Amino acid sequence: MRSIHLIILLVFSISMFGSQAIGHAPIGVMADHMHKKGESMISLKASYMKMKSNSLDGSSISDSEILVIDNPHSNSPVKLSVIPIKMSMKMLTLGGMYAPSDDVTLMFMTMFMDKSMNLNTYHAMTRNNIGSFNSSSSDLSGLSFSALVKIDEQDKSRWHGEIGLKFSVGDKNEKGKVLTPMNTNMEMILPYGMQSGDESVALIIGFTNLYTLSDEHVFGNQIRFFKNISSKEWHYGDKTYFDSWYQYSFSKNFSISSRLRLNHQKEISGLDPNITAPIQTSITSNYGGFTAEIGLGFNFLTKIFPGSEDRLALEIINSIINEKNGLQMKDKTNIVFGFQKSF
Ligand SMILES: [Cu+2]
Repeated sequence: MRSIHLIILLVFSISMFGSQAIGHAPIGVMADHMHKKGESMISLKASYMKMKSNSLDGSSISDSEILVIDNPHSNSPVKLSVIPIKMSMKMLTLGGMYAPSDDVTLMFMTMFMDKSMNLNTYHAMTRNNIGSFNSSSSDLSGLSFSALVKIDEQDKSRWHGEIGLKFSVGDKNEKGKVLTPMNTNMEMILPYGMQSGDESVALIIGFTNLYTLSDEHVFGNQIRFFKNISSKEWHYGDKTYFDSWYQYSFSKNFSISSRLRLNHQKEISGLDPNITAPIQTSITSNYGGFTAEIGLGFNFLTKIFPGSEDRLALEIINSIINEKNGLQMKDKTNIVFGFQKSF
């Protein structure tokens, strides 16, 4: 009898939360929720990320200090001579979810990436600033397929796992015009970080726990691993994300959230012998590292289109720790906007 009560309570609380603003995690978290049997969802997510100024092994470094670092690719120029000033990344993610049963939700995502970087070039001999230029790339960057599987469901605590594959399909040979330290313009393959993808396949493994303290308070924790399983000449390093968030529900239609994300990524494996510009981003050890960020956001349910309520969400994320490997740009802010609709 007791178990029947528990089941009724459980079904009630799940169906209740499903159509509440607090029913989904902050928008920057992926694969956070499952659906009920037969339910599907489409989602659109747009994010804008900014990076600015540089750090060496986690400490700020000035442009004049970068200009005395050896160029590992060749002796002309002897030192690094092109310095990134700022970078922006725009990402558009189109996603779909479908639950063939209450225990399994399938998830599909398509990512479009647009990158833009401003750089200064310094003369090989005089070391004077000879001008700035812009590099950009834009492409369909990745596809991912995952299954979310229910692991355990108690009165207040729910666990699910994720297993999936991410295909990096973006071009890794994109070219751009570069102002060289000899004061000439040259078309060359853009450094690793400016490419839209690495043509690799990664295995995704994730675990999510949601703890519902009461109708108003939800705590979430999630860990996700991206492990490379297939690549060409080079690939970005394996990644681990850990997210911990708290959500407060003001009403059925509105909730706010705070979130801490820890990121760890290994440096690039392999190399492209054609990427040789005298700039930090063409050196594979200047990738990956540890970063942390804090996000504040809200989820909002409203009626825009016919059918179930439309879900709008926003998150503003600020970098708090930049312990990146070697010489890299620092993360600044990231804004994520999302729209979701269930059927
Ligand atoms: Cu969904």
